[in-house]
Amino acid sequence: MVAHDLDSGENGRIRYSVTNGDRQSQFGIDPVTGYLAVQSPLDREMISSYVLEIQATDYGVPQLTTSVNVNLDISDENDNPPLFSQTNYTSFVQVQTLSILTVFV
Ligand SMILES: [Ca+2]
Ligand SMILES: [Ca+2]
Repeated sequence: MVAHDLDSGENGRIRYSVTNGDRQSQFGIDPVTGYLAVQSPLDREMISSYVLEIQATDYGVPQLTTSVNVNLDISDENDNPPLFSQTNYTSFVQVQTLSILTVFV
């Protein structure tokens, strides 16, 4: 994130912060550079998208602030194996012919 402030000195110095949308504190922003980074693993199956509100504040008196929203869509990672609904299945099969046998469980 980069914000520009036309003022000089402290009136133009900017501090960045995430002010909304990071409910589980998974993101961090460098207050000086505005570099936004992930601090803890993201799981698309838990939260698939974020709207982060980033605020830029100057050091003037009074301080002036501007906010911007950052929309993040989390892409899927193949981190879940296929699961059966039961760990064991029991079925009785009566074999009458040698034809192809299909078992429905
Ligand atoms: Ca300013
Ligand atoms: Ca996944």
